[in-house]
Amino acid sequence: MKDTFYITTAISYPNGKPHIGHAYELIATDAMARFQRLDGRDVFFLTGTDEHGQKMQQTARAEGITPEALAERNSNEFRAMGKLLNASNDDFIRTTEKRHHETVQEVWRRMAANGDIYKDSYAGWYSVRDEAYYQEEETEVRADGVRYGPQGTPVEWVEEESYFFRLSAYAEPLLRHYEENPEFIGPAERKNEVISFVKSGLKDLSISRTTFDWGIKVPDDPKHVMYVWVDALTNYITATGYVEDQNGPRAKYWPADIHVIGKDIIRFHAVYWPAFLMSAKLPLPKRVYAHGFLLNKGEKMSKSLGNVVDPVNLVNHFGLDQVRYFFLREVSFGHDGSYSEEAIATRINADLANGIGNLASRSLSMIVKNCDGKIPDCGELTDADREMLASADRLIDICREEMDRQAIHKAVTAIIAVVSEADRYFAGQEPWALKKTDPARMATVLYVTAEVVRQIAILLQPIVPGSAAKLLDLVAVPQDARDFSCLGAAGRLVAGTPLEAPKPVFPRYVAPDDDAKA
Ligand code: MET
Repeated sequence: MKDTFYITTAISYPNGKPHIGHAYELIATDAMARFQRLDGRDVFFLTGTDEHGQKMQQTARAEGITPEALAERNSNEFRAMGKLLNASNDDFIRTTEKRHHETVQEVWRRMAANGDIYKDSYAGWYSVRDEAYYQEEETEVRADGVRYGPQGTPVEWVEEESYFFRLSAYAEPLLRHYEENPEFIGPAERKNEVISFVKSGLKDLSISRTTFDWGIKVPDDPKHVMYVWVDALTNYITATGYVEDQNGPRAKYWPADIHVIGKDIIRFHAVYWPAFLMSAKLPLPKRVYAHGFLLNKGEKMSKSLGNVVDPVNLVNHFGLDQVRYFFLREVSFGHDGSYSEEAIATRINADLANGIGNLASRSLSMIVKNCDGKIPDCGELTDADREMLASADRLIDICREEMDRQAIHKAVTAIIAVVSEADRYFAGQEPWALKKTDPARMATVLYVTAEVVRQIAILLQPIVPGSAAKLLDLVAVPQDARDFSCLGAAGRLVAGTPLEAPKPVFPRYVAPDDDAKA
């Protein structure tokens, strides 16, 4: 039996179309899911949409449509974005689905059975945009006379009957959990932030609303709908069916190995969610990892700034794998990153076109021309050949280590460093000069270079799946020899395998005329 690996993205509010931040999270999570699949794990990768709550209801009203219609329309946009980005998610959950209502109500019942839910009334500040309650100290009135929460969104006064969750009882158990499971929250900055938040004291949490009705009903008190975060967080366990049947087909995936989220929602995932699960006596996820924000030329994206980039435009303009590569290589995962058209163009040309693309086309076209169109025989290896192969063979261990701590950019950097090393090797060995003087030696140099291309292509599959597949086609690697068990000596290229003339995989990016720019 394979080891399981369950990975999730946050589920997005479909109150609007997806923007580049959603695309980024999905791409990064997809890369991690693909990596583990290729590394032999039984992966379950979940994404979806978070469809209830006041924000959805208000947006729908403003558009003059029902929340159902709004959710349906935009959920489809999120699903389409997943297709566009070549996301390999195994399921797409919508919180309006029946399966989800049932699980959420059952989790509520279990928390209630544990004595953690009581009825009272809430009076305090609420941000509809964040769907979050804030303490007065966390808010401020700005020059415009409006009161804002800590994430810069307006807050409003809410006063109504509400059920509460005894969060205050979980401060100690949570702190103990963080202590005993140092990997529970990453990166370190977020962990420190969460620990100091919990240490500053936890108040009980309002977990139902009565002034609107777009949500999951509280069991036995249908006048109340659940606070959208109780509903939303539970999606992760709904999809596994674990609550209903611990022996069901997907129950083996719970607890999740990692929830990938944005840093603005760490409090919900690393404080509320584990507390709910402890209360309901369900196992806790192993890790919550928060990525940073993407800054457009250094500025935070916001609708009011008008710099929200549509991922569809970006992909149409640069190409899918180019965009995937850029975000995964350029942004240090877990931190904020900046992007601009110039930066994307530079990366594409330096690493993809001039890097791996050029290495593959130069070496493989020499093979096709000079070695009878077949992978040549590998003669006796020199020290230089051995070192080159050893660098490629070592990569999987480096990548595993980096991917284990979500350092996607470091795994990519290590792969590209071997591309550069192969460039120097190829240039230094001058196979074109050996053609006349020592064709057997030329064959060996070409073999070694093609073997490095094979391994690089296998390792790049999680990052640029479509292009890596084309590279693997160029070196004629069979479909069943593309996973990580075929890396290193286990899967060396076989002399005599016929090759096609290489087609370019990574074209150079040339900026269109300024006035024609996207
Ligand atoms: N919909 C939330 C957000 O976009 C995430 C929910 S994850 C359980 O912030």
